[in-house]
Amino acid sequence: MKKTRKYVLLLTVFILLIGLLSACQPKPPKNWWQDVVFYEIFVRSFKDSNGDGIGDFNGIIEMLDYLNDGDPNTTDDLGIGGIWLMPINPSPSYHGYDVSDYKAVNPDYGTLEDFNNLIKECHKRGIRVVMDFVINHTSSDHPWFESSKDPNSEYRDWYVWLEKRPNNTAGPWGSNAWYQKDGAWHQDGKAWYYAPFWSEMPDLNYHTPEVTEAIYDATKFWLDLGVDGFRVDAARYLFEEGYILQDSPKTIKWFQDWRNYYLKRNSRTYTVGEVWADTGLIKRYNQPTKGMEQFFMFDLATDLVGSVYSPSAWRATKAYTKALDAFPDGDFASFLTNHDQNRLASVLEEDLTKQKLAAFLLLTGPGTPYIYYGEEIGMTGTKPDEDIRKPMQWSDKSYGGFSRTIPWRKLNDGWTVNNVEAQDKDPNSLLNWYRKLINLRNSQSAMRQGAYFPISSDCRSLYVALRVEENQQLLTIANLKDEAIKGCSLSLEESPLSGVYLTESLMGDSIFENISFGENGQLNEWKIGSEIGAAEVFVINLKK
Ligand SMILES: [Ca+2]
Ligand SMILES: [Ca+2]
Repeated sequence: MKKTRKYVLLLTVFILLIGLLSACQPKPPKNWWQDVVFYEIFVRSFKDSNGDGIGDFNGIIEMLDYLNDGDPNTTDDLGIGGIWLMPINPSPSYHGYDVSDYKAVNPDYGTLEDFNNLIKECHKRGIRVVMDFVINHTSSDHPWFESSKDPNSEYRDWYVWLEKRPNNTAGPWGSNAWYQKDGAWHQDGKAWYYAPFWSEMPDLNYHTPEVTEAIYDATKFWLDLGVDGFRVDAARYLFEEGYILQDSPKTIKWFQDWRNYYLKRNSRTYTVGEVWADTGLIKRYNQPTKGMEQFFMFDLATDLVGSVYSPSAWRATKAYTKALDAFPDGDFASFLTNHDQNRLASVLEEDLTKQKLAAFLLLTGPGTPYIYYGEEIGMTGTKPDEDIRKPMQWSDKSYGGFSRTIPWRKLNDGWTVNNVEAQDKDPNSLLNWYRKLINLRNSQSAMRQGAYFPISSDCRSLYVALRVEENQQLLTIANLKDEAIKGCSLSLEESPLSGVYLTESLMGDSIFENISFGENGQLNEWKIGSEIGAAEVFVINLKK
């Protein structure tokens, strides 16, 4: 009996210990995609490995160490944890947003084996690979469309055909969406097909179940190959339901079903949707259940860039608050510009300081940040699209170090001066600023996952936000104006902090003194006594 009692006592102590230990354990990590910074790559323009003037998979492999060398202790790489590859499927266009085969790679970019190698080399360095998935429409060259021109084809209903010209030919944004095609005959003449994006991008007809089956099949193909997820192009337009041409209930439901499918194949799959709309509307894609893992926050991007263009801290904090209202767990994709928009450097009139401030707002904020290739070196470019997707400027060597022959598109003027190699040597360059911020983000967990508390100030240009998690409290501060400011009052309605905190600067010298919060979390009278210089930024660790 005694022995048993001893045994029970020991067991109890053991269980108590386990309980204590597990209580001390940090919370399980969030989804991997909430811990990384993504980098968007236009393969055609990143790096040409075989001298045909076109960027390719092997070219990306050559440059992977620039993005992430796989060693967390080095800081001379960008610290990128995921890449989004713009379309890699075969396509007749230079950009690839009109796919002609969903289960193959564009021969301009290499072979499927090359792509496989790219995935392996990325994974070796801790970089995940997400590919563009262009599923609303295909290329008019796609064999499915070729076949569907025949009214008797089994593929006829894979596209939206009308025997007669529709009464209303307008697409979702008003321009013409209906075309006739040679050879697409019906008994009275040519039939009409629906193609709101372009005559050569006919919309798939998702009312035909075989279309969904084919897209599921492609999903499986890439996941089995080791791809970590998909960026879904033009996600709003899958189903047309009568006069509803975007965000239709069936479209939203389609993504929720698709998510069930891909999570069953791989529970760590990540998808990010291009629902180019206001934040409130994007939220509908998660009702009643999640539609994709993340969505790009277009409103946020406009506001972050805008708040730097004409300095307004309130605009930036308001934008983050709005995104967090819609996605309270911070599970959204943030960015400044992408391949469809004028490049950041051009929008900000090539002002280096403003570009640094924009990067600061993006990389110290909640969400999963995306950087568009070249943004980190201030590559310029305004539309047409080809000019915002130009070859990467690596060095002052032949064709910017991009290729040993004439590239598919002329490089930006000034590439001999502005390139990765030159910025690498300049400690104050935009590139080194990005490296510093991303590496800081990678090492400070509250910067990635901390709750977000904006602090308001009577100084319009002073951006202040707390990033708080259980074991770390960070204060992010930026003066968005090119003038020094002084004597600003700060106020915070509520925060989880209370008491006096010591400050420790994570970005160099700091002028901030100890900060105290009242019992109910409001900021005790805190004035910035000394001056904050023009466009200065701080990340401050608060310690009890
Ligand atoms: Ca090439
Ligand atoms: Ca559609």
